[in-house]
Amino acid sequence: MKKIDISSNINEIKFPLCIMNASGVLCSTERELSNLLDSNSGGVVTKSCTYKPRKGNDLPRYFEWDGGSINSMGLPNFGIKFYLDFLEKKKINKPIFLSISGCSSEENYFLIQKANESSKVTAIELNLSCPNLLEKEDMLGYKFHKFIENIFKFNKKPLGIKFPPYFQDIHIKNVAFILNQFPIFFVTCINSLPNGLFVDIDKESVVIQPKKGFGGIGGSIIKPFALANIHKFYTYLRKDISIIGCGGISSGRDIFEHILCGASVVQIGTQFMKEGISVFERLEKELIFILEKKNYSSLNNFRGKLKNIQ
Ligand code: RRO
Repeated sequence: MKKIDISSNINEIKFPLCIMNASGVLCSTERELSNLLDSNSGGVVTKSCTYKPRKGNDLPRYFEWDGGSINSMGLPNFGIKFYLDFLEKKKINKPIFLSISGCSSEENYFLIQKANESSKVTAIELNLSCPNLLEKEDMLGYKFHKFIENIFKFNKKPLGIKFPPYFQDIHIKNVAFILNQFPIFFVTCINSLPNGLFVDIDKESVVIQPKKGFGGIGGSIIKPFALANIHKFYTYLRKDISIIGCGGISSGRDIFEHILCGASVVQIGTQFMKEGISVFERLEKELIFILEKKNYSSLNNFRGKLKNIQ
């Protein structure tokens, strides 16, 4: 039987397999990060960090049901120093993405500068799409134009941006038009769908405490939006800008769909939270099984090759 290769790469960054965690899920503490480093995920991304540690929002702030999850964590993290110090102590054998999510442009410049000083950080995933900040802390993913120009005046690390979902073709076209002017490595799409609401009919109540129950939606229910954003970015971005697909993956089949729409690497959020660290091994097996059945030997056989109906 043919050897099936599900490794991938983002420019010169090599992933032993194309499956990794999504930022935010089980990647905040030393124990969680060590677990990920020891797992067979293809790469590791850390919880989005800020300059100072943050406690995040009040509990309960995460809830899941069959079709998805809602969260309003509020960016709880131990501060950038914690993550850089942790990485410094560790032996690294796969790509490490430091996710940063400053609450202002200035904070993000500072965090990017710090990440540039660490040899353990393979790449920066700049999170411009946290859905759960206070009203006054605006989401940069919807107005990031000038900001990105300044970043590339000093940044030397591979850098990608995590975006919120966009719902109109023209918005993705405009974002891609800007990104295409910069030496950006990748985009990660999508973050959770902002401002969702889940209702508990028995209690006639919302299910999370912060922001009167409103929060970011993840899981299977958002997959069609993830696929749409991935495929549109794939269409409009320069071909050397890779796409990391995130949103609604719980099976090998879902990964196949993300890659068919143009993703090079995929991230697992809600399903990782539900299933734990063994999810990576299961998904790897399921993806290989699909490729075997289709007689494909690598992701290059089908990446971005979604067909239209003639
Ligand atoms: O911490 C959060 O509330 C959070 C973040 Br930073 C994010 O990027 N996406 C999300 O769903 N929650």
